[in-house]
Amino acid sequence: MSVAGHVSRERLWERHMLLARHGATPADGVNRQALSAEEIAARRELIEWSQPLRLAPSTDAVGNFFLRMEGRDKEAAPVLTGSHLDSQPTGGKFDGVYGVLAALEAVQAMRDSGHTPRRPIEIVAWMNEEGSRFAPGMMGSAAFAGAAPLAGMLPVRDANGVSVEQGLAQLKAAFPSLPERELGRPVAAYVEAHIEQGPVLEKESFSVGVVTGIQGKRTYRVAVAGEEAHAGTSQRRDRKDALLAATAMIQALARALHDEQDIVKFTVGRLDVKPNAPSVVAGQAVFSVDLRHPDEVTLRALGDRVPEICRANAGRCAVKLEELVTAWPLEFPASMRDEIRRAATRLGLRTMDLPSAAGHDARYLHYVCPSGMIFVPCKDGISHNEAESATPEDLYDGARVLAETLVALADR
Ligand code: HGY
Ligand code: MN
Ligand code: MN
Repeated sequence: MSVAGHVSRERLWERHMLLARHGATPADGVNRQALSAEEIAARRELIEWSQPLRLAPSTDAVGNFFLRMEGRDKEAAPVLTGSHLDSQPTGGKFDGVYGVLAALEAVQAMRDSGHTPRRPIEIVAWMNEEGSRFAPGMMGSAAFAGAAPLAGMLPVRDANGVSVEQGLAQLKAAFPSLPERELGRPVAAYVEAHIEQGPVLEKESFSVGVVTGIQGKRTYRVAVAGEEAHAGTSQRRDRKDALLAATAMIQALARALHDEQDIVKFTVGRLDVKPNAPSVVAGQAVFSVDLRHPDEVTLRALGDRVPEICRANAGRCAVKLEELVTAWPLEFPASMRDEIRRAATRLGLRTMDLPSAAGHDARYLHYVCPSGMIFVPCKDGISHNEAESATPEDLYDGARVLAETLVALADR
């Protein structure tokens, strides 16, 4: 029986339900923030499941998590496969986790079939993919790929003032004997399995998608500074109302970035106001901008307008703008797309090609080694929502294609 034949649909589904306990929310979703106790518990459970498979756990300076299956050729650059374990605050059971558990399932299938690949295979859970506790996201894969310096990430603080550096110290305290590898190293290839987070595969009745690429993304942090004042006594004409200025900026951005064809994706998901008191004119308002587009020229042009639109609506307030992420649209190499498609064909599975509108860690691995992604459907395309759902059958098909792809890549 081929390696893929040893993939277990039941074990894969069961492990999703078990990991979902770490950060389970009353609405049957998941809130598992980066470097949190919940993520630490999930990593602990993965180490437990990996032990009978003789995988070697390790980490690195930015808190990425690896489980290594030794290859016949220990010196060969490994094939990496995985995704992330952290979630959005109202996340689901499958975003990120699927990529890690499908990878574990593929490696377990290799062990069960007695197949040792030439190259080592490393399962990876990247640190802080979601960027909800610490902005921006994808710190782990960006630092691993050398796309952003670790030094710039360490001081970033969450809403409670806890820094990434402190979070990493807590992670280290939780796994004191975990070996720490160098940050970034040669990788032969990277494959990430993920739910589509869109409706296409389900609508077209495909259980497996070959991801052609990832649309571009530019994110900003906009800090508006005004002056606290009494809601009853301060004159309107004297006020420096940071919240009113921020809302004027947000509305002006929404108008300027409006796209009838709905290709431009503009989101303000966060607005923090200080002192956030009903009878105090806001002295500070900080909001996020998440702007995405599949075409680089368009994304450059639209993104370049964000600062001027904010400044034009600042009124008597000051505004400070920081571009946190500048990630241009990318196409995965045809060699990797063909590899995944051939693997599916060998398993008798039809596939369809589709782009990713969501961002993934593969975006950074793309600049380190040949990278590719496998999508599986999720119900109604819902994600970043506690109602996120998938079927055991689709997860199983995707994991079999991943296993088959990994064997082909690691035996090369
Ligand atoms: O935001 C994204 O695209 C990813 O799902 N974190
Ligand atoms: Mn994800
Ligand atoms: Mn996500």
